[in-house]
Amino acid sequence: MSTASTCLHHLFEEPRSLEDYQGGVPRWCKGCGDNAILTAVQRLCRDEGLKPEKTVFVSGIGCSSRLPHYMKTYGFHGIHGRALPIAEGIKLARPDLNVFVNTGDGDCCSIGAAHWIHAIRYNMNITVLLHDNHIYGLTKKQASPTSPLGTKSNTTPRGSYLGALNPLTVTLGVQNVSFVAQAVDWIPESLYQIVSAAFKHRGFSFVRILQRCPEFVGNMFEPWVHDPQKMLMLTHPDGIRVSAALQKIYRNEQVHDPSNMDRAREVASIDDPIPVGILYRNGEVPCYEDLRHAGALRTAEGIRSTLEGEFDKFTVWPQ
Ligand SMILES: Cc1ncc(C[n+]2csc(CCOP(=O)(O)OP(=O)(O)O)c2C)c(N)n1
Ligand code: SF4
Ligand SMILES: [Mg+2]
Repeated sequence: MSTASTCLHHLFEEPRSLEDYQGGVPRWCKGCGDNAILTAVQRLCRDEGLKPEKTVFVSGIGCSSRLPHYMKTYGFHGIHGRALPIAEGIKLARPDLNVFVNTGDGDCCSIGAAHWIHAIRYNMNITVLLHDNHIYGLTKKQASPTSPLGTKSNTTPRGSYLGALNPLTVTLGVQNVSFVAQAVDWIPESLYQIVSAAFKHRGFSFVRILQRCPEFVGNMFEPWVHDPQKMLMLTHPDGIRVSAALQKIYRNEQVHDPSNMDRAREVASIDDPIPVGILYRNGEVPCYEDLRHAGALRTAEGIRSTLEGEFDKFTVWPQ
């Protein structure tokens, strides 16, 4: 091996640091829960040694959707509600990439709801993080589908008239669902564990993260942030474990087996106390990219012959 290639090899093998994944300076408000989510994914990338050139963060539009700008990986800040189809296209064309999606409650559960339902059914190997602050943040405080009944906002000045849509029960109700979890931005240790488990699951991993927006709905999660007994920590050898240090604070613990769909649906319906952990996991559901043999279809020769075939359709051969 030449000196240059030895150096390159060494560089390649060098463990990466957090700084290797830190992109632009975050422009979120002080105290915004998106900061904790960013830290969790940067830690995950570092700990798993993900190659930046093999990793892509895809988003729609919203405060939360700014996350790809703050990663030093590939990123695609997409169109409102369309993060999932963009991510699916990337995964189908390049199944070798680590594909993450950051989407807001408006982005995913309102304008993007149709894509959300079908993405669950396609079960592609993508890690989806729903930043659920119960409000449209970027457009300055309109009610979202997950806003609790009575939420006062610019579009609902007398308080919202409908009860909140529950992204966990919706996801659990769709065919081929394979991974559903819930985390909160204010318990970083379990947030990290859950995001890490979601990344390691092969399939569509859906993590709803309750995220504080101090700018527009400062009181939304206050009772739960200040009273650890109002949190329900779900533990299981196939789920997450709560460390001894965390157990001293969060004493409300329940064993939940993530293979139990009926119980997962019951737990998903609880909103007080807030359940934190892995609700459901099934590693046996096939991924769409495997069914389509993606990758194998994308050889240079395959692309060339498909193109030739298309051109030939329009060729006028001399008589
Ligand atoms: C097609 C389209 N419709 C509406 C908008 C305006 N818009 C931008 S972000 C947003 C909602 C953002 O809320 P959410 O997805 O919850 O993200 P957050 O800002 O709370 O993180 C809306 C309605 C847009 N950019 N494009
Ligand atoms: S408006 Fe809310 S969601 Fe947006 S950056 Fe500020 S605190 Fe975060
Ligand atoms: Mg939102």
